[in-house]
Amino acid sequence: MSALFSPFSLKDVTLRNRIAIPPMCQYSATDGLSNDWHEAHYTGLARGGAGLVIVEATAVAPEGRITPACLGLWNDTQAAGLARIATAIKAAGSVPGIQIAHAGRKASAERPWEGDQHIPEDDPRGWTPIAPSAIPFGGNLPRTPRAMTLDDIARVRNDFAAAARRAREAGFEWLELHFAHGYLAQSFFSIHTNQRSDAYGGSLEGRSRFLLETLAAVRAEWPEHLPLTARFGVIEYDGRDEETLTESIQLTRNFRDGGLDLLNVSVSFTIPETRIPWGPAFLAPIAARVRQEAGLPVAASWGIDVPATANRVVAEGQMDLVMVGRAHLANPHWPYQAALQLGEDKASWVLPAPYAHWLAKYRPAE
Ligand code: FNR
Ligand code: 536
Repeated sequence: MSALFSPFSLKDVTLRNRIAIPPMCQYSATDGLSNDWHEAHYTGLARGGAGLVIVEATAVAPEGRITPACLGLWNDTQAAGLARIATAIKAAGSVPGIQIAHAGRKASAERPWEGDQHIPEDDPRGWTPIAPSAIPFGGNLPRTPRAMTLDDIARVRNDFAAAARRAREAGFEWLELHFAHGYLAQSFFSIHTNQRSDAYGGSLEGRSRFLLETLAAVRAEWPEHLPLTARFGVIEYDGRDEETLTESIQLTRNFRDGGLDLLNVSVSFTIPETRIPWGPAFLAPIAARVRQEAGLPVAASWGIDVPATANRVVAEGQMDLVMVGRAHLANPHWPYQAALQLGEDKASWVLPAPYAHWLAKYRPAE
C-alpha cells in the first residue's frame, strides 16, 4: 500500500487515507448561514474519497468575516445548517472538520470575484475591522482597523470557545483554528502588525499570548478525544525568514504543550510586500522542519496536486497529511484517480460501496 493511502489516526479519529481537503471559502452565505450550495459542494468533495474534509473559514463573530458572504458560527441557527454538512461528509466516508476564524484587519471585503477590496467606509454592508494595532494592510485592503481593547480580546477568545462548542454539537470531529494568513491571530503574532505595549504585544511571549489563550479556551470546550489543530503561517518570506521560523517553531512547541494535536503549516500573508517562492510543494521542506523541531504532526498544502508528489512527501516523512485544495475543485475524484495512478490494487475502497461492487465499478473501456 502506498504511504498516501495508509490510514492516519489522531486521538480517537482515523482517516481512511492521508489526503485532506483544506478549507476553501465559498463566499456564498447569507448572514453566516450555509445553504444548498454548501451542501452540494461539501457532499461532492467528501464523495471523492479524501480522508478529511475541512469546511471553509467560519467566522466566530460577525465582524470576523472576510466578506459579508462568509460562513459564521456565532449562533445556533448557523450550527444547525452546518450539522447537515457534517452529516453529509460523514455519510460519504470522510471525517468532517471545520476551520473557525476571525479575519481581523482583513475583514469587511468584497468577494474575490467582485474585486477583493475593502468595502467602502460609507457602504452599510461593511464594518470597521478590529486588530491588535490600528495599522492597515494596504493595497486592496486600505481600511484602518480599530485597535482591540482588553475587553475585545477577552470577547473574541470566548467567541472562539463558543464556536468550538457549537462545532462539536454540530457533529464535527476535527477542529482547525485559523491562526494564519494575516487574519486576527496571525496579526497578533507578527511584528509587522502588533505594536501593542501591553501583555499582548512586544516579546515573543506577548505576541503569542492571544493565540495560546485562545487555544486554552477552545481546549476547554473541545472534547479531549477529538483532534484539535491549527493553521498557522510559520514564514512570511519578507527577508527575516530564519528569525520568523525560529519564533514559529517555539510557538508550535507551546501549542503542543497547550494540547494542540497537529499543525497545518502555511504562509503568514501578513503584509503585501513579500517574495513567496511559489512552486510545486514549496512548503514541504518547511513543514518537515516544523514537524522535526517542534515534535508535532503536520499537514501542508500549496501546489501539491500530482499523486506521486503527494505520496512522496508522506513517504519521506515530511508531513503526516497532504492538503490538496484547488485540484479537488477541478476534480472531486482526485483521491480515486490518485489511487489508480499509484497502482493501489484495492482502489475500490476509496469509493463508496454503491459505486465499488462488480456491477457498478468503472473500468476504462480502452
Ligand atoms: C483558500 N485557502 C484558504 N485557507 C484557509 O485556511 N481557509 C480558507 O477558508 C481558505 N479559503 C480559500 C479559498 C479559495 C478559493 C482558495 C483557492 C484557497 C487556501 C487553501 O486552503 C489552500 O491552502 C490553497 O488553495 C493552496 O492549496 P492548493 O490549492 O495549491 O492545493
Ligand atoms: C489564500 N486564501 C486564504 C483564505 C481566503 C482566500 C485566499 C483564507 O485563509 N480564508 C491566500 C491568502 C493570501 C494570498 C494568496 C492566497
